Amino acid sequence: MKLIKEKHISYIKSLDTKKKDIEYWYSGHLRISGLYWGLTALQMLGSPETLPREEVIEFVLSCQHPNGGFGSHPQYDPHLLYTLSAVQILFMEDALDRIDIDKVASFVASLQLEDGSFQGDQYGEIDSRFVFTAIQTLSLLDRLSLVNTDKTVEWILRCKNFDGGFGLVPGAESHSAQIFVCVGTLSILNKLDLLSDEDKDTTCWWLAERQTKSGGLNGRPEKLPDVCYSWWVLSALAIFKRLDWIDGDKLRAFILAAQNEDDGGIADREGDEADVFHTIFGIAGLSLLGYEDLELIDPTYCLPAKMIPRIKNFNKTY
Ligand code: GRG
Ligand code: ZN
Repeated sequence: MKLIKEKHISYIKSLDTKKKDIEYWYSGHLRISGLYWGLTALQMLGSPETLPREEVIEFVLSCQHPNGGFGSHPQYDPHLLYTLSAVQILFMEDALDRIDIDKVASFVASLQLEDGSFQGDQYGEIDSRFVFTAIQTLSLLDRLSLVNTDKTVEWILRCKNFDGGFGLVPGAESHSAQIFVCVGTLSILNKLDLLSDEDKDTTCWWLAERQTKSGGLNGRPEKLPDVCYSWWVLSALAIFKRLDWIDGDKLRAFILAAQNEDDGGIADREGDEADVFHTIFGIAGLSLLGYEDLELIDPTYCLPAKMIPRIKNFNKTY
């Protein structure tokens, strides 16, 4: 089976025309992230101009709150998750000059806590995801100096478990998506050298064990394989240059089998309904593995690798 590129391009293009479908309205809480996933997938597929640039930018700007943060949809509460998606989209569109960078950065910085972690919004939930989203946002805006990154690094290292994995907060169970956000944070802050070679081997060993008989990867032991882990697991293996620790051909077959051959899009696994989240992370996984002649994706930022040199103060080590 091959990657049905043209069908995936039309699938992503069709998402915005589904306003009559009930799922469209139920997914308002994900709208801006959905747009980031779709646009990133289009970049990987070599079709970056599929969606109208100005409309994309206007939509992003309409999601901004007066405090500088972004919600997932106009009038929704601002949150770090959607602020990152907004900034990633504007970065990809080379349109960061359309926002007041200091205002956005001070919203992000205001959510840092004493211990170096970040809460996602005013309601106070803490999660290593929010630490990564804050740090990546500030990095893209070139405003990392607004926060205490030494404390952030200390906090992230406290999320590391004896099995090599990282969790949601210090002491929480290892999960591959949390490994991506924790390793990604250290990568952005140029602190990967705080992990010894032995640490990296233990982490990568835990990640490599996520490959199941079907070829697909799961998020933690005993769970079902799922296409999105092709990103959460492979990103850290790519950062540590150990992608060959899993069987790429078998994973490729698992991802391609989850494609919707009629309408495009990729599902979490074969036979399930396609969605844009699994479409981007399936394609991004194939890109990291070098299959299907896709544009290269950067494993730290989940943005087109060719755009990474535009980011100030980031020293790629992979
Ligand atoms: C720039 C790519 C990028 C991301 C921004 C939002 C974010 C930062 C990271 C999300 C990381 C995360 C924790 C993803 C969760 C993925 C997921 C499928 C979780 C489900 O976990 P379980 O354990 O499901 O409930 P399983 O697969 O184990 O059944
Ligand atoms: Zn999934």
